[in-house]
Formats: sequence, C-alpha cells, structure tokens
Amino acid sequence: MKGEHLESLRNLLDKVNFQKIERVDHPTVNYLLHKAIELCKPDSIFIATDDPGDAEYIRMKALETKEESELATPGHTVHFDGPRDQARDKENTRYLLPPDVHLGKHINYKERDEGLKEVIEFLRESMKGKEMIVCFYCLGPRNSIFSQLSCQVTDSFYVAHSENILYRPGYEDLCNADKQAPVFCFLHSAGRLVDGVSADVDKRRIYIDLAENIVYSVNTQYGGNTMGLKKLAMRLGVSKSLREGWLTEHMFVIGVPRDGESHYITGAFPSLCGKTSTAMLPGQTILGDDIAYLKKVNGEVRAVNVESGIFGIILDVNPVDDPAIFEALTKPGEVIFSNVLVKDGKPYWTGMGEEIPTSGYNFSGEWWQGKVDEEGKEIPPSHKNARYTMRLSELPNCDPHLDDPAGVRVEAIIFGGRDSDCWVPVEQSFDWTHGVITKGASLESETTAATLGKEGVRKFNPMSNLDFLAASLDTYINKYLDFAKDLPSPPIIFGVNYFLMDEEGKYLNGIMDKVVWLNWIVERIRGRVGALPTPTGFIPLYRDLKRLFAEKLGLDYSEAQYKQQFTVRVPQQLAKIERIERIYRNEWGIPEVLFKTLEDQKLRLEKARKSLGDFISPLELSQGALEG
Ligand code: SPV
Ligand code: MN
Repeated sequence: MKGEHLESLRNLLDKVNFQKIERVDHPTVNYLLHKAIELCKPDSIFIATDDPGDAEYIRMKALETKEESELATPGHTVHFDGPRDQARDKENTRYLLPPDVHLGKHINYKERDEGLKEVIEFLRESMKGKEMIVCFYCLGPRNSIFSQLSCQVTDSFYVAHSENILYRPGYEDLCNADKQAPVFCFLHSAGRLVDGVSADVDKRRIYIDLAENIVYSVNTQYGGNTMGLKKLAMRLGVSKSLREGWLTEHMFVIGVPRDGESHYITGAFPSLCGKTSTAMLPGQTILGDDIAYLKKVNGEVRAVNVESGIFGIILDVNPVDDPAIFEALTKPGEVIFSNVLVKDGKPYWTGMGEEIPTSGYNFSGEWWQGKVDEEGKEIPPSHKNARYTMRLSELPNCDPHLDDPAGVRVEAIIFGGRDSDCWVPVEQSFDWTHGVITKGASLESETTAATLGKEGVRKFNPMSNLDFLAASLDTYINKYLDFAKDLPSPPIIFGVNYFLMDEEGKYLNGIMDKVVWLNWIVERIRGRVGALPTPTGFIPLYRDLKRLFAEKLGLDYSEAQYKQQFTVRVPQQLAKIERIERIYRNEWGIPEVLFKTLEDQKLRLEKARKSLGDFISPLELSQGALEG
C-alpha cells in the first residue's frame, strides 16, 4: 500500500517535477495528486517549490493564458471573473456529509456519496489542454503551533498567483514535515474558459469533504470560491479547531500602540461591513484583515493571521478614507486588481476619489456608461465586490509580529454587523459569557454584495462565521463559551454597529467615527475610562466621547448626537432577543446558559422600560434607575 501513489506519480510526472514531489513524499499529497491527475487529465503538470523562479513562472503564465493582463504601473495586473461569478456562491458551497452526520439546518450540505459523484463528474477531464499547477503553503506563521500545511491543485494561474501573494510558502516545510502531519487539500478547476473566464457557471460547485480534508471547486474563478487557502481552508480549520479546542474565526487582528506597547484586538464582521477599514484605521498596525486562528497559550488567548496578504474590497478606497491602502494600490508592486474598470492601462473603481471614465473594459467586457445587463439593469463601471490582492508587507502600517510564531496576545474581541435599527455604535459586554452570547452568538447582519443573492436582508450570522461553520451550532457555541471562561482575564468582548439609522433611514454615524469607538475600546482595555451600565452592556460616557471626537477627529460631538446614537431601543432589543432565541430553540444541544443569558437581558430591558419607557436615553440612565 505504502508508496503506491508515489510510484504511480513517477509515471505521470516528468523527471524534474517528480523529483520535487519525491522530496515532499507525504502520503496525503501523493494521494491527492495521483487522484487529481487521473481525474482531470491535464496536458502538463507544474509542481511549485518555494523557489522565487517558480512564483515568477506562475505570474508569467497568468499573463500568457490571458487570465490576467498587465496594467501600466509596474507589477500591477488585472483579472476578470465572469458576470455571474463575482462573489461567493453560498448556494453551491456545501459540506459533503455521510447520512448519519447532521450539522443542523444552518449548514448547507449534500449527501457525501452523491456530492462526490457530481463534483467528480464536473472535474473529469477538466484540465485537458491545460497545465495543472501544484502549490504548497503554510497557513499561519511557519514553525509555529499555529502552522497548518496545505496543498493547492488548480488549473488557474490566476488562483496560484493570488495565493502566492496571500500565503506563506510551505514547500520546504512539507518536505521536512512528519509524514502524519495533516495537510489541507484543495482541488480546483476553472472549467471551460471563454475569453479567460469560466464559462459553465451553472455547473459551479464548491464541495467540502471534511472526512478527507479535501475541498473540490469547479467551474468558477472568483477568489472566495477558488483559492482553497482562503474561505475553503477556513472551513476545514473550523472543523479541526473545534475538535482540538481552539478557534478559527472570521476576524481581523490589529495592534494599537500605547506607551511603547501594543494592545491587540480581533474583530469579526460579515463581509462588506467595515472589517478591513476598521483594521486600517490610522494610529494602528494591521496584522490581519480576514481570518485568524486563536489558541490558549499559558493562560492567554493568542492569535495569528492565517494569511499574509489581503484580498480586499476595492469599493470606496480613496486617499481620504483609506490612505495607506490607496498608496499601496497606486505605487509599483505586485498587485492583482479584479473586476474593476480598466481604461488605458489604469484601474478605476467606485469611490476612488477620481472621475471615472465613461467607457473602458470591465467584468462585462467592453463597457460604456449606460450599458445594461440581461435583465436591463445598468452595469456599474467596477463591481461592488471588486477586489485587490496584495501582500500585507506592502503596507506601511503592517504589524511587526505578522510572522511571529508565538502570535500576539488578544485583549479584546469585537463583533459587528450591519444593523440598521438596534445595536448602539459601541458597547462592552458584562463578561465573557454575556459577550459570547449577546454579541457574538446574537449577531445579525443585512446581506451585501460579497455573496450572490439579494442585498439588505437581515440574516442571523453568529460570530460572522456562519458561512464557514463546519460544525453544528451547539458544538460551536459550547466550545466558544468554554474557550476562555477559565482564563484569569479573558479578552473583553465588545459589540459595534456602524450602520445604525434614524427613523428616516439616515445613517447616524460618519464613516470615520469608528476611530472614536476603537479608541474608547482601547481606553477600556487600559482601564482609563469609566462606562455607563445599560440593560445590554456598558456604553461610553458622554464626556469621554466628546473628548475623543475632538482629539481624534477634530469634531464637536453634541449631547444630542450622543442621545440619538446611544438610546437603548427597547422594542428592537426585545425583538432581536425573540428572533435569536427562536433560532436557538430550533437547534439541538444549545447550552442552557445561552437561554438564561438572553432571558436575563430581556428581564433587564423590561424592568428598565417600566420606569423609563421604550426609548431610554443614555442621559437619563443611571445605576439607580436600573436597580430600581
Ligand atoms: C469575504 O467575502 O468574507 C471575503 C472575501 O473576505 S472571500 O474570499 O470572497 O471570502
Ligand atoms: Mn472575509
């Protein structure tokens, strides 16, 4: 048995490439490659090592195959996904589960044998006439307790090129790894290409086989569906981490320097809800913008960035709101733009702070102002979910501990969503359990362009991780609650909401107000400011916000604004509790403490309402009113 796959590979690979694989000689990799080659029937195979020459070959081939085109600025290229392939496909992303495994109704799954049969049929001979590329990466810093080795097989040079930018190399690590070390595996084919884009998107499938740690992806190119190391590895990570007692989270990691020492904060937000922009606020360092592994080490929670680059949304990136990213995107360097507008070798995107040409080339092909799609809807110059791909090290504010094998100590966790009518802009939870339940597990957010489907629909999204939850909700919540509850000082949990509106549907906050909320959070971590208890958590005192608005933004923050933004909206809070409770009542195995914590919150709200009414101004709130 042993060595069988490697022997077969000897016949399937040329001498040079076989030697590269022979050095790895890992049973999981041998198995994956043997299976992938026999199934997909590529014309040729390229095994990439950590050699920069191999990365350059991939970059050149992405241009030669026209998956990418060069732009005027040196190092910049552009890639287009097809018009119907612009975001993550939630419907066709499924876990393959045997009939006796149930992960609950929030998990999109398919019966394993049936799903495997289907996706294997779509992958059959999918690489005929193409080259298969095999890349190795390390998720998390190398040589660390966080390191997770991975192997990507793809026929897209764009996917391989993107991953070379976004992830740390892993070939040498795999060569030196224990033969039992688990390897996350990804098999992707863009399928039939027309003009460089996947043509058969109706046969797009992304199937996650937890039993073998293999993810299959076919007939798609959009990064979130295809780059195995990104959201596909995240799903395998969630499953593995919950089995092993740690967490894989949809979180940024930032450092906030104070008195010569940095305070590290993680934040979980659904896509397109301000995660990257929060991670990029001035005066901070960015360690990660999307995916973090969290482990307990010597009584502390420590985090790493799974990635080392950003696959960021390029909407509203301009010199005023996102100066560091804007600068990195306009200087020479290795950057892939996707689904923007291109004219005369220059990329344009919505909200870039410059006039956008009235014609050019975009994800719909030749584009002109007023061009409509099949449904008669006007096509924007650049897609709302257009992206850029670049290394974090390109940014002046990149955190120095990005590759630290020990990770960084997490002092606070923020949960935020798109919530137009309920949560206040910032609030601290009472303790770990209260925070996990009323902030993380109760997170709701209105849908955005980051996934296919209708926008603006309120959706339950616990820890903003629901899309990637390779476990049942009860397992996730129980493990989360257990994770830090025995620690002497667990991270402090905060909720934020940048999207609160008044009755007329007008946003109550400016785009940069998040600077103030972040600074308040840091002052709370440092014990420098007090806070006002409300039925749902601790909110800032007016005087501290007034000072922070003046200091950080040069704005005069009025009492009227404070009142409007921090009023406890009792009916909306109660309605939220009811919605959330109903969801969990329909699940198995949810711990009693979740219902008890929601019930206690409801009682506090009802009690406060008796004396203070439906809409409780923070100016009226006092400890006495709550206790009375
Ligand atoms: C997100 O949508 O959450 C992203 C981009 O970070 S994707 O790769 O599509 O997941
Ligand atoms: Mn994300």
